[in-house]
Amino acid sequence: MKALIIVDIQNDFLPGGALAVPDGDQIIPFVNELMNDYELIVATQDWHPADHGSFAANHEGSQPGELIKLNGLDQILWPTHCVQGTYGAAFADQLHDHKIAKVFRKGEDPSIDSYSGFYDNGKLRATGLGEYLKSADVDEVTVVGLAADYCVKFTALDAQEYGFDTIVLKAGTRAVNLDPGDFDRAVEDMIKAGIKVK
Ligand code: VGL
Ligand code: ZN
Repeated sequence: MKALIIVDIQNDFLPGGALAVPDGDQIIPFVNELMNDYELIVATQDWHPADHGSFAANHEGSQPGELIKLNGLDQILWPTHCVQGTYGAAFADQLHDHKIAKVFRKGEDPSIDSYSGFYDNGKLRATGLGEYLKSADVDEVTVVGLAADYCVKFTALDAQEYGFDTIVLKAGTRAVNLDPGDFDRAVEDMIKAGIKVK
């Protein structure tokens, strides 16, 4: 059984959003079409409380892009984004989200960020995605969504580590590229881990 994992296709990650991924909107027609090929589709949703520790606004004198330690873990400070219940946290209007069987929310604990759809960044807590896919007899996953250099990459790495044959489709993702070349480095990291990047 194969499954499609759609990562964080939310308004705040689209052009005009709080943490806009350049050309992030351009993947949506591709992802909508891709959904026709999968019997099982799941999605992740970045879902932060307003006081989340990854937001620069919650650290006096800090700016987005700065690197801090958050409870002992490296943390990039982000603009306030995907706050629970806001328009920015909702799935993109054009996304055919009625085809999604189950949504796994992440980033709800203010004290730790969560790039992967499987675990928080400290791997302290699982979201249930791994167990869900295993119980559905999934052995292969395709990962698409935003952003290639953060949540897609870490979701794909954890999927592969969980034992799923993992595929990432370049046409279905875009990178933040805080540093130019972050997309290429993310692709390299995924290939090294045994993920098929096509
Ligand atoms: C993401 C940064 C912060 C992502 C989420 O979805 O890639 N990136 N929160
Ligand atoms: Zn986030």
